[in-house]
Amino acid sequence: MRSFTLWVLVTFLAIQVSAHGGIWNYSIAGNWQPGFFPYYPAEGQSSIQRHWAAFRPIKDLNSPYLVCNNPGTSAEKYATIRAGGEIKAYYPGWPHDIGVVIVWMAFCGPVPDSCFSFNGTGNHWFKIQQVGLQSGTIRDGHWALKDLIANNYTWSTTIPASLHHGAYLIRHEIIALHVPYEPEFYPECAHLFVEGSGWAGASGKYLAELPGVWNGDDPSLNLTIYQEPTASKTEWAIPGPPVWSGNNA
Ligand SMILES: *[C@@H]1O[C@H](CO)[C@@H](O)[C@H](O)[C@H]1NC(C)=O
Ligand SMILES: *[C@@H]1O[C@H](CO)[C@@H](O)[C@H](O)[C@H]1NC(C)=O
Ligand SMILES: *[C@@H]1O[C@H](CO)[C@@H](O)[C@H](O)[C@H]1NC(C)=O
Ligand SMILES: *[C@@H]1O[C@H](CO)[C@@H](O)[C@H](O)[C@H]1NC(C)=O
Ligand SMILES: [Cu+2]
Repeated sequence: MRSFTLWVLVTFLAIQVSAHGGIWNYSIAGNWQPGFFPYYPAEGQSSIQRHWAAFRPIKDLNSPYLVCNNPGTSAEKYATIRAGGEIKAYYPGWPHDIGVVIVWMAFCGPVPDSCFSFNGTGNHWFKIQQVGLQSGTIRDGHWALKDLIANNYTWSTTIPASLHHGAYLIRHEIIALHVPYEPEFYPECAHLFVEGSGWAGASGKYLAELPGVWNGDDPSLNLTIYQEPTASKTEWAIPGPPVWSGNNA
């Protein structure tokens, strides 16, 4: 019954909001689990994903919803993952192929349930992965989102092996660039407890504030891919801090 209801709902949504999407499921070390499903009531759901209301993008760069979507309230659970382990995120039917994928983390605290009381707003965020324009032109080159779609709507990320154990938010962010001068942000957060013997944490230039890290006049964000001189450029600078790859060098 429930799966039939979901099928009807998804068919309906596919018609209504076919232009958008988000993360439905996570895989931790090879095991898939549900995320929070936005079109069901929150009551009765229990997942590692922070709550979100709709497939729609966030467009206001100063919105508190830029942090972990709308409303971005706490998950009910966390997933344990080893530093160096792999997390996959599943975006069924993701429609846009021009844009970047950035994966961020934020330290919530030392104990496994620290993220339940962690807001996320502020200067807590470090990138662990980013993929933008890999080859070709801005207009029709090989963007990260083409890989996401080609790989069965799945995005894979490795937690840095040296990361200090503790509770973290992981934040997947797609920035889709197909609408002229209106970048679309699709943030999704989940609660992790990272285990291992690592000692390292991001600091200094690797940390960024959310909201606040994105600027509306950044030429990498405020652009039209359809017109020159932008369309045929073969470089696109990924905005924000450098990726933290396991040390603060
Ligand atoms: C994936 O997420 C959907 C929506 O939350 C859920 O119905 C489904 O059971 C999940 N699948 C797995 C394998 O976790
Ligand atoms: C976090 O705190 C900010 C500022 O007080 C607030 O606007 C926002 O709604 C809070 N976010 C969550 C997820 O509670
Ligand atoms: C795509 O990935 C999802 C989630 O792991 C899985 O349920 C589905 O069977 C996969 N589809 C194909 C064609 O591999
Ligand atoms: C984005 O670019 C357009 C066209 O150049 C310009 O009119 C607009 O003011 C810019 N927006 C911001 C927020 O800088
Ligand atoms: Cu969309």
